[in-house]
Amino acid sequence: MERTFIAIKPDGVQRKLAGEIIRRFETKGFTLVGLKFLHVSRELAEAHYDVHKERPFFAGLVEFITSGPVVAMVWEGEGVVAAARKMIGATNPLTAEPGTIRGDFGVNIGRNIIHGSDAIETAQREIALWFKDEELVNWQPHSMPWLH
Ligand code: 3AN
Repeated sequence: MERTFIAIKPDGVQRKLAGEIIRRFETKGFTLVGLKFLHVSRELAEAHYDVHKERPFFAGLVEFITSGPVVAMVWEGEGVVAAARKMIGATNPLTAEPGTIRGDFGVNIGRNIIHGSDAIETAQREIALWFKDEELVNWQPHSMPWLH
């Protein structure tokens, strides 16, 4: 089953948007398979944003993602990588559509609340970077009889 990596950045945590964001992924129908709350090390931040290391905003990006706690998650479901990107909205919250997370809650490109993997291969790389295998939970909500 397809999986994606989602992180609520320090601004999203500071603004108490974690519950709202998790609710959106749950009610959409995706399944949470990994969750942790952590202060990101500089080493992890630099590895995560490695593709941007030549960009002028790289230093600021690393500074920001390490500035406060982050909610790191793995979500599972059919087409979850592309669907999550759609739910998150455009990189710049000012141009992100209303109804998307960035469109509804953000105004600043450098403080855009949430990260979501941009492709299946990126998701695999990011999940391996942020989570150990044993930190991911293999479960299927519809196979639990007491829910019905
Ligand atoms: P996305 O997060 O939508 O995939 P990317 O991968 O292009 O966007 O950029 C990664 C992160 O870098 C963004 N989430 C944003 O925080 C930051 N970023 C991108 N472009 C800029 C920019 N022009 N100025 C400041 N920060 C930026």
